[in-house]
Amino acid sequence: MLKEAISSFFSEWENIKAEPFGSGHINDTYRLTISGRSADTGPNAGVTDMGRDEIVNIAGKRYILQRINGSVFPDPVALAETHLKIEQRAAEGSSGIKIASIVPNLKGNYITFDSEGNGWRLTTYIDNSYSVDVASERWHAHEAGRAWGWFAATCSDLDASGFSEPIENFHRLSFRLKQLESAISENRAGRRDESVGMIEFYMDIVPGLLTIDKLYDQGELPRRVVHNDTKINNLLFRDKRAVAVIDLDTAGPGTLLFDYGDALRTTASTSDEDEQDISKAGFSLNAFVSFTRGYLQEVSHFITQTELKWLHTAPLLMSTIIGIRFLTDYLNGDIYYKTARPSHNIDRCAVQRAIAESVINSRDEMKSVVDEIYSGLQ
Ligand code: ADP
Ligand code: GN1
Ligand code: MG
Repeated sequence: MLKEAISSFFSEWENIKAEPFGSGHINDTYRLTISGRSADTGPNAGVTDMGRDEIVNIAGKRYILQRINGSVFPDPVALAETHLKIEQRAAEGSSGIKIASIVPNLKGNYITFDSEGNGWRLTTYIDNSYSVDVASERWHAHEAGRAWGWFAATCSDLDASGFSEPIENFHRLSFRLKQLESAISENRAGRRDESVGMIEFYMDIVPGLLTIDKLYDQGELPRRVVHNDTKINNLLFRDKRAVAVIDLDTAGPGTLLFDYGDALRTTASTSDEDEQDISKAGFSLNAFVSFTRGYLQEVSHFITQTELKWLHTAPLLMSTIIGIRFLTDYLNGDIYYKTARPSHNIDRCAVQRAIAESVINSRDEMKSVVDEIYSGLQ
C-alpha cells in the first residue's frame, strides 16, 4: 500500500527511498527521500525532459508521507481541508515559525485513498529540523511556549464554526469519564482488579475538573480554532529555535486551555511519556514558568480574562484526560494507542498520574506565575 501511495504523488521516474519515521501513536509516518530520477542513470535515460541541473536539485529532497489511521480519523479529506486553511493563515504571518505544506497528488487531490481505503497525505519536510520527546533543556520550554502561543495567535481570528471536529468530544472530560466507566464495567482484558488504585485516583479528581466542560459549553471559555494535540514532539526545532508546528490532524474547535494544558503535560514533564521508572515522573515548575512566559507573550493581546483565570488548571485537566484515555485503553486491551509491551498503557497512565499529583501540589503557585507574567506584559 505504501508503494501505491508513493506512486500517486510522484511520477514513475522519481526514485524514492521511504523509511518509517517519528514516534506517533496513531498514524504511520514515513520520511521519503528522492534519490534521483531514473532518467539520470537507468534504462529510462533520456525519457524525461528535465535538465541535469534540475535532476541534481531534486535529489535529496524530502517529504513526510503519512497513512492516516482511518478508525481514528474517519474523514481524512476534512483533515486536509483544515490543514490548508490553517497553513494559509500561517503563511500570512512572519514569525519564523511555519506549518509544513500539504502537497497534492498527481491528480491534484490532497488525500490519496489506496485500494484498501486508507487515506494518505504528503507534506513538505522541514529541512534540518528535529523533534524531541522530552524537553530536557530550559530553552525547549520557552520555545515551545512561544510556538504554541504563535499557533494560538495565528488561529485567533479564524471562525471556529467553520471547522469540523475531527474526533467528536475529543477533550471533553465527561465523555472520557463515560468511556472509562464503560471500560471498567466491561473489563474486556481482565485488568480491572489490578487497576483499582489508578481507577480510584481518577474518580476522585474528575468531579473538581468538570467545571471546565461547563464553562466551555456555556461559551464562557471562547470556542476557538486550536491544535488539540500540542505535545512537545508535534513541534520541530532547528538549532535552538522552534521552526514549525506539525500534526494538525486534530485541529478544530476547542479552548486555549486544551492546547496550553496538553503542551505543558509533556513540555514540563520530568520524564518521557512512556517512562517505566515512575520515580522520574513529575512536573517541573521551572519549565512551566519558561513555557508560560513564551506563551503569554504571544497571546496576551487577545486572551480573555476567563481564559486567564483558568489557565493554571489546564495542565491538570489535560494530564487527567490523557491519563484516563491511557487507562481506558489498558482496560479495553490496548485497542487504540500503539503499544510495544503489555504494560505500556498503564505505564503511560502512571506518568500522567504523577504529573497530576505534582500539579495539584503546586496549583496556587502556578496561578501566581500566570498572573505575574501576564501583569508584566500589560
Ligand atoms: P503522528 O500523528 O503519528 O504523531 P506526526 O505528524 O507527529 O505523526 O509525525 C511524526 C514525527 O515525524 C514527528 O514527531 C517529527 O519528528 C516527524 N515529522 C513529521 N512531519 C514532519 C515534517 N514536515 N518535517 C520534518 N519532520 C516531520
Ligand atoms: C496521540 O498521534 P500522536 O502520538 O501525536 C493522541 C493524543 C495523545 C497522544 C499521547 C488522535 O497523539 O491525543 O495526547 O497520543 N492523538 C489522538 O501521546 O488520539
Ligand atoms: Mg505527532
